[in-house]
Amino acid sequence: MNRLYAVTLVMISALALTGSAVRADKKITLGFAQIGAESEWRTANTKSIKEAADAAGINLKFSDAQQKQENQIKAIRAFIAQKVDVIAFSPVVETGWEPVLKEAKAAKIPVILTDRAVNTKDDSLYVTFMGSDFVEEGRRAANWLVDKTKDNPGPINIVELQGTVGSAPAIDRKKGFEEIIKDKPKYKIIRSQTGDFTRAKGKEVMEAFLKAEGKKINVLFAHNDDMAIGAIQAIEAAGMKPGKDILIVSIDGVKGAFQAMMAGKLNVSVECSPLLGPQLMAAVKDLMAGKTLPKRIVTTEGVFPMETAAKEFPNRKY
Ligand code: GYE
Repeated sequence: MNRLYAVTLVMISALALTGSAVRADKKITLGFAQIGAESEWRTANTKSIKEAADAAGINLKFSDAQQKQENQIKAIRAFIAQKVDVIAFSPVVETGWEPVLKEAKAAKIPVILTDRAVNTKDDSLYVTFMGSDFVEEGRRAANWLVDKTKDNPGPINIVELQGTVGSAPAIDRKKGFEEIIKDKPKYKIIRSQTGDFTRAKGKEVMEAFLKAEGKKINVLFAHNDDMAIGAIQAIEAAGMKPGKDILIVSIDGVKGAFQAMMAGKLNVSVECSPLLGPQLMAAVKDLMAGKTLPKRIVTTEGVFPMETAAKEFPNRKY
């Protein structure tokens, strides 16, 4: 009786051991639905996610939606069908996600939002939102401008290149910027249009702004560096000096912006870090270990005026 008891005990503990060994060995699979490759920021973000997944030993299924919401929804549905452990994605626009997020919830697959938020009343549809405070970035851009032009009596005519229509960074950056200038009547946004966060559209729309307003334009506020860089080409082609005839304020802090600042063509870039990979992988591991994540994880960022560009450039990682 005693021997049988001992043998059974040994067998049970052996089973328990192999059980946990199997669990520890099982690779976590993460499905990531990226927006596209519309900007230097996005390219750096993708690289950060792929490298961090590798380093963390996480099996990454990566999908590029070419800036189309329908493609992102398809990718998320495919991840659900493949029964991945966790789904993460950067929603291209804020609305229209409830149905697919409900499907993920019904399949008990946790969803992490990275970079951009969704607009939903039911925040049980995702576990956390990790990314920047875009409203604050808009405020920082406007605060730099207000300080830079404090001795200028105005009027100061601003043209605005908005990001992708309906996206969190376009909505929030506009909101933060307007919040700062709204009680300062010398600042006027005379034109505002989307450039979809790309260089090509930034250039195209700036050409149209210049045609319509010409020398009346004092400031360009671009929701990202790529559109500012496209606009710089348009301003030069129109025979004006970017950074001097037109002050240029943009957001992201990518290397291309630092190069433009060092050339004296871009006045300031407000930082928005794309290096979310390591933070995302840590969150995925915590989730799988049964930990509860904070509902909001905010990225830490700075502001880089042109005068600081040469000194900062060697430290830039994206
Ligand atoms: O500013 C822009 C990119 O969502 C914060 O998307 C991101 C924005 C970034 O295309 O360059």
